[in-house]
Amino acid sequence: MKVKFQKTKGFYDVYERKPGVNKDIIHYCPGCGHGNAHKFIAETIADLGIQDRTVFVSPVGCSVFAYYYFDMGNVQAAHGRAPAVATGIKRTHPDSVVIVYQGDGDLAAIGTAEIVHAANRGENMTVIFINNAIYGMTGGQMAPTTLVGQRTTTTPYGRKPENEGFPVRVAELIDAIQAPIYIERVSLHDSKHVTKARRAVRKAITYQLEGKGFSLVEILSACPTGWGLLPVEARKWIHEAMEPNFPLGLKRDEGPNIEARELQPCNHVFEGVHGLIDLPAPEERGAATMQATMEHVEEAWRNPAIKVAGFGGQGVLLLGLGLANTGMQVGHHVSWLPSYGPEMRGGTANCGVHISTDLIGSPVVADTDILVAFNRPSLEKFEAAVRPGGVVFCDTSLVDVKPTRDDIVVVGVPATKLADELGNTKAANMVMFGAIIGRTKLFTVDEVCASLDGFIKKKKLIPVNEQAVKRGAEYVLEMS
Ligand SMILES: Cc1ncc(C[n+]2csc(CCOP(=O)(O)OP(=O)(O)O)c2C)c(N)n1
Ligand code: SF4
Repeated sequence: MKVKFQKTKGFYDVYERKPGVNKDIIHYCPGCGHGNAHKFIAETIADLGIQDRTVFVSPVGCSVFAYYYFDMGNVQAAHGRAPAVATGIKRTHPDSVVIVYQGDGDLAAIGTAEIVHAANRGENMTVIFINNAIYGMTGGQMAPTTLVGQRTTTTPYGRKPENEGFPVRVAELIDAIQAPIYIERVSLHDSKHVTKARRAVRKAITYQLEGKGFSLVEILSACPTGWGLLPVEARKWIHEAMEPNFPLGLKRDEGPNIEARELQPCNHVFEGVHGLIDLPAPEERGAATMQATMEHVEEAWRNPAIKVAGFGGQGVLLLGLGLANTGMQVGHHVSWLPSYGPEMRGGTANCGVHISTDLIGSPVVADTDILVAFNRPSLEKFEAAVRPGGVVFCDTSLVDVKPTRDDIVVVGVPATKLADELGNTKAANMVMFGAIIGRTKLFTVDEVCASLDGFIKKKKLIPVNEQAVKRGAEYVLEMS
C-alpha cells in the first residue's frame, strides 16, 4: 500500500510571504514548536469543516506571520491584546470560531490583564498558549515563564528569584478563576506527548463550537534558537527542565457537564463618535537643531550613544549587547535597544546602545556618536543621524561606498576579512568590537575579554571571540 502524505487544507497551498522565496517553507527555525502547534489547529479546523467561520487571532512574537499560513480568517492583534481582540470578534459574530494564539511574552507579560479578564468573563474562545520560557522573536530575553537559573539575554547570569521573581505558571493561574471550562498543560517533548497535545487542541476547539466557554491549552514548546540548543537537545530540555517546573496534565475539564451558553450579539450604535475624536492639530515642533561644540564631542566620548546596524545573522545585536555588557561590568549605566524584522535570520537589524556615567533617560539612540555599519543600506540609512564630530566604523569588506559627510570621522575596518583570516567569519562583530575600543579607548581589551562570558552563549566560542577582539584593536593601532 502506498501512503500518501498531504498538507491539511487548514493551511494555504503556497505561502506567499516573500516574493521569489520557496513558497513551501515557513519562517520558523528548525525544531521550533510553533510548527507543531500550527498543525494541530489547522488540522482540527479543516477536519471539523469550519474554515469559513474561523478567525485566527495572531499575537506579536515569532508567530506574528501566522496569517501567511492559515487558510481562514486572520486578524493580527497588538502585543498581548489577542484575547481582547478575540472578545470583540466573538461578541459581534457569535457564530465565529475564534482561536487566540499567544506566546509567553505576549500572554503572560504585556497581556496579563487581557487573558485574566477574558478568562474571568468566560469568553467562548480557545486560547493556545505557547510556553517556550523565553522571548523568541526579540532575541531571547527573559519571559515571565523563564526558569530559575535560566540564562537569557536579560538574565545573563541566570534568572534569580530575588531579582526577577519566579516563573509564572499560567495554567494554574487561570485555574484560580471560576469561569473557564477547560484548562490543560501539554508538552511537545516526544511523539507520545505530541499526540496528547493534538488531542487537547482539538478538544478546546470542539468545546467552543459547542458554545461551552473559555478553554486554554498551554503547550511546552521548544525554542532551540533562544535556548542555544540543537533541536534534539531542546526537546530533551522540555522534559528535563521545563516539565518539573510546569507540571503536565489536566487542570480542569467541565466540558461534559455544562450546557452551551447563549451570547447576544453586540449591536450598539455609536452615533457621534467621530465628533468625539476630533483631535487638536499637532503643535509645531521647535527648531532645536543641535550645534556641535568641542565640549559636546568630549562628552560624547565619555557617554556615547552608539548605533550598530547590518543584516540579521551578522552579529549586530550581539555586538551591541557586548558593548552594553562590558559597560555594565565596568560600572556604567547602560541600555541596549534592539530593532529588527520578524525573521530570526536574513532581515535587517540594528540596535542602539548607551554607555553612560549618568542615569540614562531613554534607551532610544537618535543623535549618534558612534555608528557601526556592517552593510551599505545601514550606512546610507543612519549616516545622517551621526553628530558632527562623531565616528563611523564601516566594515570595508562589505561596504563599498564611503560616507558622504565631511564633518565626521570615518574608520574603515575590513572586519569580515580579518575574521575570515582567524577562521571564523562570524567573529567579524568581535573584530569590530576590538576596533571600536582600540580607536575610542571606551574599554580596554582586557575589560572586553573579561566580559565575554556574560554575553556569548556558546562557551567554546569564547577563545575565538577573544582573538577577534584583540585583532580588531591591533588593526586600528597598525593603521593609525
Ligand atoms: C507594545 C510592544 N512591546 C514590545 C514589543 C516587542 N516584542 C515583540 S515580540 C516580543 C516577545 C515575544 O515573545 P513571546 O510572546 O514569548 O513569543 P515567541 O517569539 O517566543 O514566540 C516583544 C517583547 C512589541 N512588538 N510591542
Ligand atoms: S526564535 Fe524560537 S520561537 Fe522563534 S522561530 Fe526560532 S525557535 Fe521558534
